[in-house]
Amino acid sequence: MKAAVMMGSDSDFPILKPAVELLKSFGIEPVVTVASAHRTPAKVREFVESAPEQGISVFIVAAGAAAHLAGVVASYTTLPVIGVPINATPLNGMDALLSTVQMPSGVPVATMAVNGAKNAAIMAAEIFAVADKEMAAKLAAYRSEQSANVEKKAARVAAQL
Ligand code: RP5
Repeated sequence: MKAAVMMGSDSDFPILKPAVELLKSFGIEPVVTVASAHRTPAKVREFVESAPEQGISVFIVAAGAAAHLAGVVASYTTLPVIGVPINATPLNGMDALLSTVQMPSGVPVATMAVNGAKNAAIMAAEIFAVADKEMAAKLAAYRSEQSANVEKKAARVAAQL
């Protein structure tokens, strides 16, 4: 099971790193690359077109500013593309959010929150889980752990009352 993790610049990587770790914890192999829709368009096309032969089934694509990377990736593949708008300019990610989410009808990008890279990893796991019971069980365990953590937070607050 492999997921591509593409980003427009190495400056995006600090936001993507927790998602890469989360993919690994689900047993999904991340295939990580930096490629830019504007600065290296040929590399983007080459990478996306070679993805099926690399065993990649889903793309997580992050970019900031005029963030066209996820949309361009989606234009070259019918595999699912999960977009992560990055907060990289004085517009605080609003530029990247709109550039990523406002795709024309017919070429979807499943867009996460600004800097929402961890949700992109979870969404990728959910896509794999449709046909993989083990992955579904891992996601259920992740949810339970998350719920247990909320109860710990509730107890911490209660202890301060
Ligand atoms: C985008 O421009 C990248 O995805 C990054 O978020 C932003 C800034 O890139 P650098 O100037 O840091 O390379 O293309």
